[in-house]
Amino acid sequence: MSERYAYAQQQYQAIGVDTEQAIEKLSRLPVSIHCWQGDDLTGFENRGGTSGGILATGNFPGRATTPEQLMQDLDTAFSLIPGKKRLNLHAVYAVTGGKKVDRDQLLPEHFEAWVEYAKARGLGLDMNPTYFSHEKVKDGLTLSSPDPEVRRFWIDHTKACRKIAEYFGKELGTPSLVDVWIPDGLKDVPADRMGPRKRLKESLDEIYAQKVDPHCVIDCMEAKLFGIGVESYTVGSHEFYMNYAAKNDLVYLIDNGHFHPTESCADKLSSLLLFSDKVALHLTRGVRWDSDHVIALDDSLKEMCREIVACDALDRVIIGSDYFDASINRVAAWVIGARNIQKALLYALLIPHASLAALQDEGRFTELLAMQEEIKTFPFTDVWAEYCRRMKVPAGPDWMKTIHAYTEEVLSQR
Ligand code: RNT
Ligand code: ZN
Repeated sequence: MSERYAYAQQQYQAIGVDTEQAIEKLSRLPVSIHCWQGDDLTGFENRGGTSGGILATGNFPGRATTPEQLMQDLDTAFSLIPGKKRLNLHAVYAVTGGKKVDRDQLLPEHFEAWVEYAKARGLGLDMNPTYFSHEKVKDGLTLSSPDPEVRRFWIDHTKACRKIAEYFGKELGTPSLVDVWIPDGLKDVPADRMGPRKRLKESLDEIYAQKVDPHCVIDCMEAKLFGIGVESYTVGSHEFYMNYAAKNDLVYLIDNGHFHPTESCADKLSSLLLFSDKVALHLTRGVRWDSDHVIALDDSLKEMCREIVACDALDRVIIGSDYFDASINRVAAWVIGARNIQKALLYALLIPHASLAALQDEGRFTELLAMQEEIKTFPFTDVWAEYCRRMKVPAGPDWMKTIHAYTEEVLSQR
């Protein structure tokens, strides 16, 4: 234990915060790291760029193009990220040994390589059906398409993914989160808003009628405001999924890039937690739009994490990351974003929530604001450094040395 940590511990103790407890809680809290930062959401289907109103911009050299490369890059990133990790996969990361397997035909065996990878590292796996970058996306629609054949394909794809997630859950002993996010929407003013939403509802009803082991799968759905090329109407809107999830006892997922920029996603958590057992998160950073920049340690991230802790919901909020920047070193991008999530969580765990809430209830608003502001300059960095030391990762910018070496030895040889 460093002298600086001992001093920080005392400072926090004086305001009723136990730093040891904070470190302990954080070290047990899983964060699901998305695999798709590693290759700009390309996957292994040998296709072109992404569609569906999402895109990674930039062309930084060294992108992983095989499962082995992606796994190697992930290992490097994971070695620099403290805390408990899960890995979040997308269906297009199936490992089919060069065989073309369409998405409605995917089987657990196509993810065996990932299960082995996860087992060897003690990771849980999460799953996302991939509803974009495919010829069966017709006029920008999937599960809400007026064409029954198109709907059939995507329903079957989702069912296949839920079976794969069930296999993850069984093999790894921890439930797999299946996130339904579809790109469905319209560029221009719709004539019919109800039709596509009604079809989406029917598709979901059929999907969730398929029984999978609830100990192995957690189903969630992710809403959105708009996408590039789909500005006027999004079928799977916030109201649609919030209601669908509540009514069917499923989990709602908040992606903080999917709302009006001035809307606080942190503010949504308490409301959702009062009505459902669990809430899932995609942490990202939107700059002017849902641009999926690398997560920064900014006020919105801090507020989101503060809210999770203040609501005493560490075991009810399922935390994951979701961003893709191809303009900088992709391995470093993973590390930067994931370390920032860890930092924001630790920061939140070092706030004396109960005593601040008491000040609020007692109407002592001057003291409340004074305390909230004082806490901001408490010796957080010394606790962070101690946490990193115990997790055996560099505390400061030294981790970039590993990135430089890895770039020279591995990425630049690709
Ligand atoms: C898109 C959603 C969705 C995707 C991933 C790749 O706006 O955020 O979660 O980013 O499925
Ligand atoms: Zn998302």
